[in-house]
Amino acid sequence: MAAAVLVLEAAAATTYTVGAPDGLWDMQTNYAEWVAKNTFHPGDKITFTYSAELHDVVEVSKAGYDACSSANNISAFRTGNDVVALTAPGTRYFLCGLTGHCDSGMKIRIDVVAAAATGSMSPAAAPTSAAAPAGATRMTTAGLAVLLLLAALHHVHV
Ligand SMILES: [Cu+2]
Repeated sequence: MAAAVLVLEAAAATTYTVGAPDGLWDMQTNYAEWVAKNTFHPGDKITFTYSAELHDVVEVSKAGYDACSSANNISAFRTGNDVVALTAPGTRYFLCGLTGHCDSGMKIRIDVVAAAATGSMSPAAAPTSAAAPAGATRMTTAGLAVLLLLAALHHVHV
């Protein structure tokens, strides 16, 4: 039972729509504010949703991000519904490649931090790390208490 709970938590990945729910990939959204509200882990995905006629998405290096330059881009997206997988811990940088948009603030920096049971889905690795396992442990303890209570009530062996 404990193992099942931990595996489910480790496997839970989130897809974030950039800027949502208050904004999107546009010229108005404050991306520093938006990223501060979310925590990104390996396995999560981010979706850039926008009008392909108005914007695009370019993944760049830190230098490109700082300079608002997409000259040496890592990759470029322009469908208007671009899903980017955050596969590993580290920092990813994206900007809009249209003239002037990045300078107007259309750039985003995503810090991908290791999750509780990153890398291995092994339940054995989870209890040593901080975030999710605390809740999982409480759940397991509660579950065990219920089982013991039921067992006592029904005079059956656990
Ligand atoms: Cu743009």
